[in-house]
Amino acid sequence: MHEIYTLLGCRGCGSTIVAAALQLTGFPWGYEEVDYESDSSERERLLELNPLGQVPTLILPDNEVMTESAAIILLLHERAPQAELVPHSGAATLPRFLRWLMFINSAIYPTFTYGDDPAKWLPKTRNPERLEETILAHRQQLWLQFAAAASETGPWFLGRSFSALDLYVAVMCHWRPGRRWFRQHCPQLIAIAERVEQMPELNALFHANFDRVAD
Ligand SMILES: N[C@@H](CCC(=O)N[C@@H](CS)C(=O)NCC(=O)O)C(=O)O
Repeated sequence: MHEIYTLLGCRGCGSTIVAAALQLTGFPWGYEEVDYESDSSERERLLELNPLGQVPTLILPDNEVMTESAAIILLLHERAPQAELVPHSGAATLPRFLRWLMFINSAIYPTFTYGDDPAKWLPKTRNPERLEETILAHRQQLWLQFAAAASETGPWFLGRSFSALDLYVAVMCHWRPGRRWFRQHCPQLIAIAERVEQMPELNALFHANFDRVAD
């Protein structure tokens, strides 16, 4: 309990997933807001720590730097299993957890990397926004696959047991294709998101990161 973690993040970004996980571990942690999009001094510091220029970036108590939210979640679980971020090693839900954790990180998350700012990847192209449109349609298909894998009875993605997958859902349901799309096509994910937002340990954090949150 004498460990200090420092999270570099930005409001409403994927760093909120790691912030929520840290909150559940009970470890003391600090936060630095970083504007990753501009040529700010914070961005220079971020690039020194994480050449991808991405958040979450986490400085561990021994000054080791970690990036990649899934890796961070797995590490925090190692150090604080009582937070129940990951099913325990003998749990029947562990394979499903690992599959869909990696699906979010390797299939869904990169659609934002390449779709958020298409002109960055298609310089001197006349209609770079076409990439954004096709990626958005692909992302919707990915979310439908993910939602179809959610427990039918709930209340969490894996069923009766909460896991870090629910934190990803709660944060990413605020992102495009947007709340209205999720509510129409993936109501089971919205139910999970609202349940996470209402957790007493997390409600203030979600209010600080998003404008509209379930109380
Ligand atoms: N694989 C990374 C993705 C992180 C990521 O893409 N974060 C976004 C903010 S939500 C970011 O920093 N984007 C800026 C960029 O990619 O240049 C993770 O899981 O932590």
